[in-house]
Amino acid sequence: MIGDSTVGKTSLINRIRTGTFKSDPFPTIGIDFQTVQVKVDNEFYDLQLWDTAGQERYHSITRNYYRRVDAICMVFDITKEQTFLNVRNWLTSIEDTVFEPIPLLLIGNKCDLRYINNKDDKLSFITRQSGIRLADEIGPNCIFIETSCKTGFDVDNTIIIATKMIIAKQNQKNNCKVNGGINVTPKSNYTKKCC
Ligand SMILES: Nc1nc2c(ncn2[C@@H]2O[C@H](COP(=O)(O)OP(=O)(O)OP(=O)(O)O)[C@@H](O)[C@H]2O)c(=O)[nH]1
Ligand SMILES: [Mg+2]
Repeated sequence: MIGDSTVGKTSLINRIRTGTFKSDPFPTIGIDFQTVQVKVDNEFYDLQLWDTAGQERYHSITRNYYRRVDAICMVFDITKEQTFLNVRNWLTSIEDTVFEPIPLLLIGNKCDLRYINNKDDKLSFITRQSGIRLADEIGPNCIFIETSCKTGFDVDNTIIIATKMIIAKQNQKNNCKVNGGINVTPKSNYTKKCC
């Protein structure tokens, strides 16, 4: 999970793991990971979800992990345009580090806020169309999805899509063994599991 500070990366991981929402998680320091089990097409997969700090001072640490992961979720906050514009910077730092196409999820988080009372029109939102357009521009390896950690909207779907993208990529490579980052291991193939 990468993206600017406060876009909701930690909240996404919490929601995926526990199905709950904390209104005030601490800002992430450096990098952390959690494991989660995902069921896709009647198979169980263990994923490592790496949570990164959005704050600038941690970016060099975060970058070290790009090459070790099997997919990257680029998260922005649909209520903060700058976080959407900064997706291009995140993408550049991925492209500077990873030299082959990697499954990418572009996640527009906090979509619950689109439906709150907005009479004073102070909030402007990144539209779904803008998200879809950016994902299309990035390429066929990128899928856009909107989520809300607060309501849980499409959060489970995010992790299922990510898992399917990783499986598809790994099938392409015809290689079951993966190293680091988000590791996907079918339960039925447990003996092949590596760190
Ligand atoms: N309304 C709403 N608030 C959210 C949502 N997701 C996260 N938040 C809130 O946004 C704030 C920041 O969330 P975090 O998950 O800490 O953000 P982060 O991207 O991990 O931030 P860093 O660790 O600093 O990089 C918190 O107050 C969350 O409760 C959401 O879907 N809807
Ligand atoms: Mg965080």
